[in-house]
Amino acid sequence: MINAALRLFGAALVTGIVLVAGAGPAAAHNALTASNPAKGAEIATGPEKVVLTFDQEVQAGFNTVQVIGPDGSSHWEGSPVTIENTSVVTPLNPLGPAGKYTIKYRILSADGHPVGDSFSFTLTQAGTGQPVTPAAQDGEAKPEESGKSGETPVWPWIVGAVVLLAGGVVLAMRLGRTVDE
Ligand SMILES: [Cu+2]
Repeated sequence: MINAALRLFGAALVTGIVLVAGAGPAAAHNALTASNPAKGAEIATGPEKVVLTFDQEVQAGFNTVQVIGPDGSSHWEGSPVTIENTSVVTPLNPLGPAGKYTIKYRILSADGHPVGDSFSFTLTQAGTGQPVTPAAQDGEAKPEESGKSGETPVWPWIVGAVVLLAGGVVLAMRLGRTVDE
């Protein structure tokens, strides 16, 4: 009975250690696979929405998409940012001056870590649109939280494993003494 319990405990301990050891960097982060407008595209009119498609699921939360005008500071994106399968969709207001527009995004990878990048497209014909005051998008209201982009610390796992190990040793010693008596 006691031996069986010990064996079971040992198995649980080994499983725990294996899990801790395996808790390294998670799967690769989301990569942009397609977009509309496409990277480097030359278009005469802007689409009604910007669609960013990734290779895997995007988590709801702190996802932001900005469209910056040729002057480098005007905003043309709308809100809200929504998720459709592996795509992040953002309304786009009618564009204005012809020139290079930059799409900047920051999205939550499937593993919960944020990734961001930017790319440009060119508007070949001036539109009638006016820049907008950037609206608070999904997650922009919590800059402190979205700033925590680091990896999950490993030390709580190590402390947990050590405590578990110490507990196992104490238990084994006690059980061993009981058996000896
Ligand atoms: Cu990650």
